[in-house]
Parts: sequence; C-alpha cells; structure tokens
Amino acid sequence: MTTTQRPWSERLEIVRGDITCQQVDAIVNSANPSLLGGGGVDGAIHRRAGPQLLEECRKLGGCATGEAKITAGYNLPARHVIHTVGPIWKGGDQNEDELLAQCYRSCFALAEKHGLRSLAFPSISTGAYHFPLDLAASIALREIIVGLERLPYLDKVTVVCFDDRTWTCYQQALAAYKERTGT
Ligand code: AR6
Repeated sequence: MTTTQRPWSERLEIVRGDITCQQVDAIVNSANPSLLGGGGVDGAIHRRAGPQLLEECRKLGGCATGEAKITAGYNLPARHVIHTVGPIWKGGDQNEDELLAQCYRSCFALAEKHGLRSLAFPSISTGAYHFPLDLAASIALREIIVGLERLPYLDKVTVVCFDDRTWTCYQQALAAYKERTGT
C-alpha cells in the first residue's frame, strides 16, 4: 500500500451536504444500539442503501455506545457503512465527552482494519441525541485529526454537515484548533 505524506489539514474537508451522496470507502452512520434503523441520518442511510442493509444489520447483534460495526453499502455510492452509536446528552456528567470521542476512535480502528482510504462522518449525536454542537464539533475534530495523523494512507476524511449551523460550528472549531496548536 502506498502511503500519503500530506499533512492532515490537506486531507480534512468540512462540507455542507447529504452523507448518502458521498462516494467514499465508508460513510459513518450515527445509529442507535439496535442498529435496526431510525430517523435522521440513520433513516436516510437505510432508505438509500435499501433493505439489504437492514438484513445485514440484523445479524450484528446491536452495538454498544462508543463502539462501531461495519457493513456493506449496498445501493449507496459508498462501499461500506460504519455504524457507530453516539451518547445521548444527559447534561454532561455521564461520560458523554469520552463516549463521543470513542465513537470516532472506533470508526478509525475499523478503517485501519479494512484498509479504507476515504471516510465521511456526520455530526454524531448532535441531532436527536442533543449533544451540544460546539462541544461535539471540537471533540470530533480533535479525534479526526488524531486519526488522520495516525493513518497516513487515509487520503480523505470529510465531515458532512447537513445544515448551515452545523457547518459554521465545525468551521469555527477547526479555526480554534488551528489557532490553539499553531497549525
Ligand atoms: N447527511 C448528513 N447529515 C445528516 C443527514 C444526512 N442525510 N441527515 C441528518 N443529518 P441525528 P444523532 C445530521 O438525529 O443525534 C437516529 O434516529 C443532523 O442534521 O441523525 O446522533 C438514530 O437511530 C445532525 O446534524 O443523529 C438514533 O436513534 C446529525 O446528522 C439517533 O437518531 C445527527 O443527527 C441518533 O441521534
């Protein structure tokens, strides 16, 4: 496998859009512990992938918060779906920060195991699970940057923001990270 030496900043992209349209090795699904579908991004992914995705998910036996499981992408343009389960925000004293960070780490561990070169993430936990967007964005970017630095052959990680508020928040978190670290 050839390795990429480009810095993380050239391999990270924050876009507005619909994750189900991303042509990448894997898109990440923000699922619930049953892995049997739901609303939001989870519903959109299952609708576009088709019923075979649910069939495969039924065999996975669910997924704990902070962990991740991989399936095929079926009718999606993405080859795989990595299903992770983010924490439900309960006020901040239930280890939510660490569990959200673990989601990203679990996704990168699967990307490494399967030799994936491009990933797309939604903003995990900031919809139905009500994680504060500013905090989620800074945790997400920190973990994505760690993942990009750890896996030099990862060509591209895209954060796909479904709405303007999410996009703006991730851009601000990225600017703050760069200022803090002088990168
Ligand atoms: N592409 C990209 N982002 C999207 C899309 C899309 N097609 N659709 C929604 N989003 P949410 P959560 C954004 O609620 O908070 C499900 O029912 C959305 O605007 O999808 O992690 C699961 O089954 C928001 O910014 O996921 C779980 O029960 C972000 O994705 C629960 O919701 C996450 O919102 C998980 O809650």
